[in-house]
Amino acid sequence: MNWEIFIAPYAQVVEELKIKLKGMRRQFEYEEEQSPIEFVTGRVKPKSSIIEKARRKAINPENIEEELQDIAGVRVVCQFVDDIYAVVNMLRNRHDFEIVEEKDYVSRKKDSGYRSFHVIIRYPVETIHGEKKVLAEIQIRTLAMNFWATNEHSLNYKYSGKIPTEIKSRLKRAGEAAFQLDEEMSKIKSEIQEAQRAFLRKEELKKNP
Ligand code: 0O2
Repeated sequence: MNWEIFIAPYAQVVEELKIKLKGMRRQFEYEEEQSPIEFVTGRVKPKSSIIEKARRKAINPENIEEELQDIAGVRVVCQFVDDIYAVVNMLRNRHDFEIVEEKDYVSRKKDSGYRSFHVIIRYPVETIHGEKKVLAEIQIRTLAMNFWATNEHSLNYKYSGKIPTEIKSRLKRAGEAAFQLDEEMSKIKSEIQEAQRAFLRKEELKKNP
């Protein structure tokens, strides 16, 4: 298999989704509404990770495209927990892809302490040989959940998936603390948003007095 040819549609999907989701954020800005999207990132899973995950999950190489759902991955990071559900609803209302699965690890965290909402989509991408529908994963999480997941991911990498028990339990406590932080911030969301709106108005006045 030629790797570049295999990966090209996935790279295309990541770029298209990033543009579309960043566009949603900009539309909120233009309409002077608070955006539930703080920032958007995306990546194509590196070759070594695809091979490792396919091996770990005993996926037949012929079925990789159907069974590895996160070769194309986009991440939407939000300020508040309810923004996650606002983003999920917006995704549900779109007509440019089909949702094939939703995984709510926000209300039900994983054993590791991981929280995030995953939406698996089937996205039609135009190739030089016509349309191809590929799977992609959109992860939606708060800034606090993202902080936790990024750190846990680094530790998993460092310890090749076998994080020592002591660090594991610290990570679980840190996960709970991150969740508490999200809950506390949610309680003062309207105050924070009011302050942010006032700040934006002031910035706008500086640009267009
Ligand atoms: P990477 O390096 O981020 O691409 P699994 O069997 O749990 O490995 P599955 O069945 O594909 O994965 O689905 P799941 O559980 O929804 O996880 C897919 C992705 O979510 C992972 O991809 C991670 O990005 C993220 N994720 C899931 N669980 C955890 C976790 O406990 N900690 C962190 N930091 N991220 C998690 P990859 O391929 O594992 O990793």
